[in-house]
Amino acid sequence: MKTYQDIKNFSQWSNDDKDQYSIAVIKGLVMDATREANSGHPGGPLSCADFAYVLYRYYLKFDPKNPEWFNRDRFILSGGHMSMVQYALLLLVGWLDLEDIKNFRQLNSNTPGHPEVELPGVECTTGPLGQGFAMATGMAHAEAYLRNIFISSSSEASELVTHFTYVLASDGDLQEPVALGASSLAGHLGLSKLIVFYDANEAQISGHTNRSDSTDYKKIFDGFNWHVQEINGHDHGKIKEAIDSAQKDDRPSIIIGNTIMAKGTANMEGDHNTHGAPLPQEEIDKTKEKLGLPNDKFYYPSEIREHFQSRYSQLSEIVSDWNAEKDNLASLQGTSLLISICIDDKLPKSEYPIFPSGESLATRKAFGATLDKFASQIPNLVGGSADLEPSNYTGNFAKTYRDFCKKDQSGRNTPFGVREFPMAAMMNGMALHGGVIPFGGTFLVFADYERPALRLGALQNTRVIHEFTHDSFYVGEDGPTHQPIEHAMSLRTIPNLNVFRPADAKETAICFRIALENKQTPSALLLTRQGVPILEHNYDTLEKDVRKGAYIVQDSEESPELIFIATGSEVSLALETSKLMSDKNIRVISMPCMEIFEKQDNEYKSFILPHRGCLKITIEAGITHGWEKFSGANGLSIGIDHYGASAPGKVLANEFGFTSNKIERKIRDHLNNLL
Ligand SMILES: Cc1ncc(C[n+]2csc(CCOP(=O)(O)OP(=O)(O)O)c2C)c(N)n1
Ligand SMILES: [Mg+2]
Repeated sequence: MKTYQDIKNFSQWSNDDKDQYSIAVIKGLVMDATREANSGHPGGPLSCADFAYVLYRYYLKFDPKNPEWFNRDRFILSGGHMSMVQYALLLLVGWLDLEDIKNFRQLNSNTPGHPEVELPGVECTTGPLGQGFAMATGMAHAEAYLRNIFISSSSEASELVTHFTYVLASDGDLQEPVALGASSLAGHLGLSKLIVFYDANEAQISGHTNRSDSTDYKKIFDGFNWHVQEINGHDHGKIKEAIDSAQKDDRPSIIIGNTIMAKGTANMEGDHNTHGAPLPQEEIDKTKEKLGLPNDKFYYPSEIREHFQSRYSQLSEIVSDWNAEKDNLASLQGTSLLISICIDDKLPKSEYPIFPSGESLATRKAFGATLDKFASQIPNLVGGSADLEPSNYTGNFAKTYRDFCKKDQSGRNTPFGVREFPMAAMMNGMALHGGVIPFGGTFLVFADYERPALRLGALQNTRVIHEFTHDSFYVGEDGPTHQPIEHAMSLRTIPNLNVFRPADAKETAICFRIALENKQTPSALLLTRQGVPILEHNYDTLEKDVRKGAYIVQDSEESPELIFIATGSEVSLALETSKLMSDKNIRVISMPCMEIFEKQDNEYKSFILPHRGCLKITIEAGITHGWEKFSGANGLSIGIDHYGASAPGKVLANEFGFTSNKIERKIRDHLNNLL
């Protein structure tokens, strides 16, 4: 075994010795950084270091000068707690420096507790187990779609987009159902360039994995139509053979790597206690001795970096060939537009569908019509529904643009199946991959199934569009299980998620366009099942209004005594109620997006919602909690603070007080009580 004392002769070492010693240095950094931070997870990084190193050193395709290079391989550390192994590798890559490693887990460092997408070389934020795996599936999906549309877009068959998506997953990742749901879909869709290494070290926080898991993952993934291999995860030769054969197979691949927790430590190999706490200093000292490292903190000899970077000239050549190919294709008709839209991220202009005022149309139908219109102008708008195609009105899109499937990966519609959480996590991955703008539909009541991914999408500033139809008790006969109550407001509690609840068809189309333009914020569109009147607006003025998040739909001649603030289907109800109360000066406000309204300047906010001299009444078919901030001390929030019931929507509207007469009554009673 080579040690630091032999490093003078590094150039004469065998390649294998160089690799082994590089891994020893990485392990030293993992132990030192977690010790210095007095927190972190050394055990996992030590167990997966062999695979991670071999992948980065021999396989991962990237541009050393540009972490954002479009055709790079994606690497996702799904077990984000193992961040130190990735940071050590990014040090070798040259995108982090030793100071970053020393500042592990400190405020504003480039080495936060878990990998965060803003960092160069980090493709997505991971830590919530399972989601990294599912996001990677989305990235592989985006890659496959783009690869295929570029191939079919020009006679000079070109693979302008063609790369692998590698995942490093831990036991906890595989135990999370979101990873299994995404895997089931990945196998079905034949995402052949997805390669997962499963660090099966049989250790997790609370002990041996056999306390909670006896799954045969070989059988499971075989059943999911994956290519499955099982190897000794510390054997470099076997790791290389496995990656080589995974790359060739036309199914997604999982390499089950049997590994040892805290591999290489002096006395703690296999010990689950190494999972989430720094190793004792004495153990670190002994381990360094065992690995041939000097007893220095943060030992990082330049020989290691040079050995790692010795293939950089080859990588640079790959990148310059790709740039030449891109320039060539950019000059061709057919591909030039695609390059500008998908690779350079230019959003094409979109036209609105025509919706005749006065008619009644469910906003879910308006979404479908808008999707059809926009999709014809925006070729990278892709997505689908979690098996609610007819209800979500994405069926026409599916018919026109075909299903993305194993045999035709240029289809733009993904039949996600009843897999809401994997769908939402995959959409995040697709958006983070870039080149596509994903949308996904389901019922609003099932937004809860997606919630962890909604949060992670918002945290990562992804542009994804969630279509949530059947947005209130008006769903009717399906009953309380299908009737959202707390959902709209609970989505509004997620920072950096725009929650749109458009009042009519035209507002729906405009909200959709705003969602497309918001590159840093995910959007949720909450849409009615039932018909709502199309209001008398023209798109030009309405668009300006909706872009402010809330606006005056109807105003009183004199300064208002009462201001109704409504969203979605309750805007037309508010208008109807105002007609019954012609003895009062009433202003009606539609608030399609509370988050956008909150961002307006005070002048606009206090113009439409004056602080004094009027009473505010909010109306939304959902919980009243949260509306107090608009209704204020003497105001009134009309909503529904209990579960719904199974009956026709109109019956429920009457039962729950959502008729103009009942709302008028409530308001008048409230006014009387104030006297
Ligand atoms: C969704 C989710 N639940 C719980 C946790 C807390 N947690 C972090 S790592 C971990 C499991 C550790 O086991 P494993 O994935 O095998 O990692 P290893 O110990 O091998 O490093 C848990 C429960 C989490 N990060 N995400
Ligand atoms: Mg484990």
